[in-house]
Parts: sequence; structure tokens; C-alpha cells
Amino acid sequence: MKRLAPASWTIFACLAFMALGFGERPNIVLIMADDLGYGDLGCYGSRLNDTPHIDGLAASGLRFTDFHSAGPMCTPTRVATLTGLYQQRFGAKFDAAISGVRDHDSGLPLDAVTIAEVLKETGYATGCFGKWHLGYTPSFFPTKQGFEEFVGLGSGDGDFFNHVDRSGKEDWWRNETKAPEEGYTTDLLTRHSVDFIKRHSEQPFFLYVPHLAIHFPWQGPNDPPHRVKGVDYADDKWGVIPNRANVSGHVKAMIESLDRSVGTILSALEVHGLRENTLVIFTSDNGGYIRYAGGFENISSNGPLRGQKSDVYEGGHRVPAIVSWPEKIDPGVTDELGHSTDWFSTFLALAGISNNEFRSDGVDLAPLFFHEENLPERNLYWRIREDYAVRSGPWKLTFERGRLELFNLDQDIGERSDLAELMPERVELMKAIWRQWNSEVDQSAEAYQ
Ligand SMILES: [Ca+2]
Repeated sequence: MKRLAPASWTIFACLAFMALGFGERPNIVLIMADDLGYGDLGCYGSRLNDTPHIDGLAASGLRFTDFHSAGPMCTPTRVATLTGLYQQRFGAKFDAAISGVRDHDSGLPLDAVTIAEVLKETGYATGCFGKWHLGYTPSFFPTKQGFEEFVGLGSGDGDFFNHVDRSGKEDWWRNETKAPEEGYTTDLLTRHSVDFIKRHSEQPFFLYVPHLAIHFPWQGPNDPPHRVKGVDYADDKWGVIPNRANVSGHVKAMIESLDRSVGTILSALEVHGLRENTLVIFTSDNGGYIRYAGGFENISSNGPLRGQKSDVYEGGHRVPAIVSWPEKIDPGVTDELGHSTDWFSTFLALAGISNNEFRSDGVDLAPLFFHEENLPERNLYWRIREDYAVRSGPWKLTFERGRLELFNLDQDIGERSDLAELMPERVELMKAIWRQWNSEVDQSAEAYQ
């Protein structure tokens, strides 16, 4: 049974917010790229991609160097972002991306409490324009999880031009109805986001923009459409890639289109006089692919990190994260630890809602944003099927493809020097921390089996 908002939330929210001295409750814009690597943006060191708008956002705000997605794939991070809970608490199927075949008729449990539901209950307008991937059918769509409006795709990927999903079905929706639209996915999602901003200039809003870019099919705005309705693309899902040894040109065009989207959304906030009361976040749902089976190489960049999407090495889950609220958050770079589950607690705090009412695995980042306070120490955990990792301070234990390794990230961000043999006691300690968490989340998940 979903916990509904007590009427007192709204009153409490208003009082608490006035106490913070911020005037009105802020709008929150969360833009989440898909599969964008740690090294794909200019402000994170890319010399290949031109990303002036995102770089400008970073220069205006706080840029994290040590922010982590809850999972190294799409679905897991989306669960954690919206619920503030590790995805494993809803069952092991959320360890990895939910499949359009195996999991077609399931999704994020409807009794999960999402940040959109809480914000909506306290008077926020809520919109989701993008890729959902928390349920393939309308019975699990954003409109069932607190979003008043949704336009985009339900599945994990679609052709950027004709919006045909991997199984050959049209996958473009408005709320719970199929609503085909002409246009390049990144541009359409931008247009709907701008329209939402325009229509809600008088009410606090939560705008969630989970872009499909730069997930495959790797199609820039000038690349050709690839998919045709009625054809299964499970073995041909990448788009038209004439030179598999170098995918980067397609991806660069996707990243630069994504950057223009961020610029357009920021401009819309300015035009409507909302920028000074809006927190804008830009992040990614997991690391980038460097290579992919079938000979695809040179796809995106995870900078100095080891591994890629779907790995529990840093390349799978250390992601770009930027927060900007001019005049409220001082510009800078932080090496504090951040995590997908933190958005839930942070947005509650921003909306003046007590975190005590809710269960969350994350921490409220607001003290860091507004007072440059250090965040509480905590451990982080990743699990994707048999593979896992646990982070405690600088230490990280990884178990990937049957191999147990220990790294000190302060000295070895690239996870090159395995210290497991040298430090067996540290390994045992980390394993014990891991086992305790693993058992605890599995117990939580029993309610959803
Ligand atoms: Ca992804």
C-alpha cells in the first residue's frame, strides 16, 4: 500500500521553507543523460566533444568529481534516483536493465514512493520527458508514479528518428497513449521540456528529463533512421555504423545535440524569469561504453577510469554530476562523495519537506550545496547479478567476472593496482561490509517477491 501524503506535509513544507530563508520553493530540473561517460564532456576533460552549455552550467555551479550512479546500467539508477532507495530493495531483477522480453509486464512496483509523488503532493507540478525504462506498459508509466505529464519512450532504447524500439514496436507516448511524433528524439524531448517550463512559470515544478542520448542506436541528428516497424532489432540495435572501429563521430554528434538541449532548457528558464529560483542538475545514469561486442570500438570516454557500462569498476558508475543554482550555490568543484539515492533526500530538503517521514538510502546534499559542509561518511554498494563492489573511504573491493580485487582510489583512480593479496584483512573487512548490506537489501526485497 502506497503511503499517501499527510495533509501536514504541505503546511510543514511551506513553514520549513520560509525558515530556510529562500523565499519561494525552488523549481527542480533534473537532466539525466543516458550512458554518458565520465570523460565525455569538456568540463570533465574531453578534448573531442564541444559541450559549451554543459561546461557553462558547471562553471556556474558545483561540479562533482566523485559522484556515482547506483547501478552501471539504465534501470537500476532510475529506480534509485526516483525512490532514494537502492534498487535491490525492490528485487534482484533491478540489478540490471529490465528486459522488454523477460520483464515486459512488470516495472517499478506501484507502491514504491517516488520523489515525483511527494513533490506533487506538496504542490509541485511534475513532468517527465524522456526515457522511462521502469516498465514497458502504461500500467507502470510515469503517470502511475507521480508525474502529471509524460512524453517519451517507455523502453530502454528507440530509433532517434522513427522511435521504433528494439522489438520493432512504435514506442513514443504521451501519458499513457501512443502518440507518434516526427523528429529527432533529443530535440523532441527538449521541445516538450521547454513547453512544460512555459506553462508552469507560476507554480513550483519538478522537471525530469531523462534523455535517451547517448544510448544506442548511435545516431546523431544527421545520421539516417535505422529501424522499421515490425522487425526485431535484438541483434542489430546499434544504428547504421559504417565503420565499427570508430563509433565516436556518431556519439560526438549525439553529445553535442544533448549539449544544445541543455542550452535551450537554460534559455527557457531565463526567458521566463525562472533561472534564479531553479536548481538545475545534469548527470548520467551510468558510465559510457568504450567498446561493444560485434567490433564496435571508440564509442565514448570514461576518462582515466577502468571499465565501462555494466562493469562494477569506476568506468561503469562514476558519472558526471553538476548542480547549478546561481546566487545560492557557489561555483566550484567538489570531491565529496555523491550517489543517485541522494537526489530524493536533497529534493525533499529543497522543497522544505522533512526527511524524517521517509526511508532513504541517500543523504541530503543541501548542506554541501549551500554551506560547503562535508557530507556524512558512508559506504556505497553496487551489484549487478553475480558481480559486486563496495566502497568505504578510499577503499574499493570489486568482484567482477569471478575476480576479487582491492583498490585504493585515492592513489589509484584507474583501479590498476590490485592490493587484495597484500591486504587480506582489508579484503575480509570489506567482504563483511558487503555481505551485511547484501543480506539486508535482499530481506527488504522479500516484500516485492
Ligand atoms: Ca544507461
